[in-house]
Amino acid sequence: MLRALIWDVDGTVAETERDGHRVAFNIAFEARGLPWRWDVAHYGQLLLVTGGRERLLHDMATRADAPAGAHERETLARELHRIKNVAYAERVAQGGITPRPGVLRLVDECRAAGVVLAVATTTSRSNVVALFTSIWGPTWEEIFSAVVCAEDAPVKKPHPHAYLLALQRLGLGAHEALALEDSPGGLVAARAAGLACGVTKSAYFADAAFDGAVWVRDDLDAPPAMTLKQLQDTLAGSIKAS
Ligand code: XBP
Ligand code: MG
Repeated sequence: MLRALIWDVDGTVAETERDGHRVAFNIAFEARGLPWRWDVAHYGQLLLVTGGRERLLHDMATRADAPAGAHERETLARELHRIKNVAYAERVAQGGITPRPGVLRLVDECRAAGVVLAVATTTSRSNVVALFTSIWGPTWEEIFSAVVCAEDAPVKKPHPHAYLLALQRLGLGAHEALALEDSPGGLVAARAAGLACGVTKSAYFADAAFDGAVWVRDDLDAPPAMTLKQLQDTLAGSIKAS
């Protein structure tokens, strides 16, 4: 029986990366007087590194003008990441990022049916607060029973930490929940936690392989729209098959 739907955030709830996080990283570089800029294609490659701070450290390792010492790099990455998250929250508050098709509908369907909603993301809590406040308003926390962010689960996807913690906080077994993801790393994380996982492909992972997903589609509203009934059937089918 489907008791909970566990949402990834970036790429799944909204297309946050190209026009949200990426732009905010560039604002942070500029604010610190750095000549670095991440264009759309380069950012797509960097997205294989989960976590914004980790992404910055990975990119610095390829730059001759990055600080030489590990401690200095870590300090700079933390500072850039902090500025980036503030810039991201400002952009989101301006209304620049909207939910992906079908997200609002499916959340409403779950709430009406008593299916619990949760979040398992590698993004920082401040980013989730900014995005969910802009989508569902200041009382969004009443909608989501468990919200696991980077601060709660520092071992990032594709490690299952965030999903395992979400299940623990919900008090549910993996067979009672379904994960929704957009990226191969997110899918691996959900599967490693024992969860069945559906994928709505996001812009940066449109051509990726999603072996092991219970379904893969362009978005939740792409015809025929993904309904709660179908999610329930998906979970029942995946349990029968396992
Ligand atoms: C996506 C990520 C994050 C975001 C940026 O997480 O990997 O790093 O790109 O957010 P998910 P931070 O798909 O699991 O939501 O800078 O806060 O890491
Ligand atoms: Mg994602």
